[in-house]
Amino acid sequence: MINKEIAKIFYQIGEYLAMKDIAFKPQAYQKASQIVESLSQDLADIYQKGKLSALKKIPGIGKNLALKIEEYIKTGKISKLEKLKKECPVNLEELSTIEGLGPKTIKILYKDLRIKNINDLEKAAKAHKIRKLFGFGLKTENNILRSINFAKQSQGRFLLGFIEPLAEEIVEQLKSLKEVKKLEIAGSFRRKKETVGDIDILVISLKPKKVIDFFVKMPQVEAIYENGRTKSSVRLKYGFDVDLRVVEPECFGSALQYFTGNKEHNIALRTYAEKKLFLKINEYGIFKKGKRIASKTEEKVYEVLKMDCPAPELRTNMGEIEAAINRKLPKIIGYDEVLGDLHMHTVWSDGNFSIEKMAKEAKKLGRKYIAITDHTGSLKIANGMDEKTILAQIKKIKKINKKIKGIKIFSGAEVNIKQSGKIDVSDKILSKLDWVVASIHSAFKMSKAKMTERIIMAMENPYVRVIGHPSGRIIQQREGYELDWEKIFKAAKRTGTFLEINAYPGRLDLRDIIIQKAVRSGVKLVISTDSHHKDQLKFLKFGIAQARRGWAEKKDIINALSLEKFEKLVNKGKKSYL
Ligand code: DGT
Ligand code: CA
Ligand code: CA
Ligand code: ZN
Repeated sequence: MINKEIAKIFYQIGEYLAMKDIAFKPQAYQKASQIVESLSQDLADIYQKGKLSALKKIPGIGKNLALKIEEYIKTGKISKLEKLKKECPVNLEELSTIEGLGPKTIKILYKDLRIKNINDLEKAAKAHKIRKLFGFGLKTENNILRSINFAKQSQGRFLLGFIEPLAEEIVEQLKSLKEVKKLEIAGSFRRKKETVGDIDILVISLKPKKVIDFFVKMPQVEAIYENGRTKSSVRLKYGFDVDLRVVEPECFGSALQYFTGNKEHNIALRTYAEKKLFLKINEYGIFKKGKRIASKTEEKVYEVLKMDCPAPELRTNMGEIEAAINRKLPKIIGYDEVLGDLHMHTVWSDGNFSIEKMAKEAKKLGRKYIAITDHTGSLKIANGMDEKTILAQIKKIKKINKKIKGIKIFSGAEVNIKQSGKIDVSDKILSKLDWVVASIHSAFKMSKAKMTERIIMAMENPYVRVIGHPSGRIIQQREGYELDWEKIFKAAKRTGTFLEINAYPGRLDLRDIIIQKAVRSGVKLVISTDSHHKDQLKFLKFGIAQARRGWAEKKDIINALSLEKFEKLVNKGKKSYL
């Protein structure tokens, strides 16, 4: 699907034009960007079937835009953007990643302070020059510094959900080689961290050179940094790096343990081994007075350290070492234990597939039940349902449930929590739904106290079962609003409201430390995909990984309940659960 790339280019053209103070055109491009983005048909297909005239028939796409789409299909770029980039004195793309900066402000920053990139911006902010600019002030300056920090942290990292299929592709190729006896991906990828810096692959082979020669010649390799006898490191054309290490069968466990990390876990483990057990650990084994006593499997390595083997997701030095020594590791939720998916969208709002298609796909993936939770009224950009449409959808779902076997569909909605904390749908209508997810989609900039109050008020609603993507963060884009989590947890328990772990790779909201705290406070959680496309339903595993990283057990996850038990919980209302 090339639509996304074209949408992005149109959006950028709009940004560059806005910087040039052209009044009307920027909006036209940004509108075009939205149109292209929400198109369900691939532009390449449309073009192939009907050429330029088919493109012009798309509502909102005129001749000029159609020509640009054609140019992209033929050449892979749009020269207007290249030209605008060349003419522009500042790195607009880079600066726009800073929250709160748009073309207009970037222009002022350039005119008054000659700021061309993030580096210049950071210097100016630190020298307190920004607060003196007209219309900026101290608060903006501090926000800019916070955003710069955030951008630096996310630089050079990739979403796990983006990297996973590409890593699998590399793994498949390597596994096809007969010299490869065993292969495992280690590092942050194995720990299922939400973003990954690079991929670390570990291979057992007695012919390391053969493996490495094959590896560096793979078609995906763009550059070779290191090409040694047992170690290699490359850049792939996808933009990320892969480290490969080939080890003998004897050391595989130790190497896997070491390269799985994380670094803090390894350091704490090494200190414990030295101080308490007088053992030395490195990537080749565990040594007692110079003699190797374990190395072949990871289980063996942790066993001689007199502790249980923590799942990779737990290895972050958040207390797992102590728990493992005391044989008190949590029995974290398994990847096959979540039976339902309770947040997804269909063509009834901004999703791309019908209720039936989503249900069929979910069934194929082994789900026993789902809730359809389309957007409601006040979210106009997402084509929210009005109350009449909600009632019609409930009827429709009843009909589909009679037809479809092997999966139960619950009628739900994702309602909006208004600035006041009120819900944008009346209680009368909410009472007719099986499952209500309430989320914040507007007015993000509120104080911590106000935002906490707003969410608590939503939890007080007798029909709101779960708060969707509770912190509002978008990985690498938006930090999310601050909340008083202790207060939120208390209210969640008091009102019988659940918190969502949103499994969408760019959200993964709640984050691991908050999950850990929630679970310890006795708050119950729901893991859902928030799918807008049937192919996104499989992302549930990322939400489960997130739950595992937050020490959640089966008993903490509501949609790990059997259909029978879940149905009871739906029918009895929210307080019944307490
Ligand atoms: P990433 O790639 O930034 O997402 O995170 P990781 O954890 O994959 O880090 P990476 O690729 O630099 O290194 C892979 C593993 O190797 C890491 O998880 C633990 C281990 N490691 C790397 N550097 C050190 C170190 O200085 N000390 C110890 N003990 N372990 C290290
Ligand atoms: Ca790594
Ligand atoms: Ca690495
Ligand atoms: Zn949603």
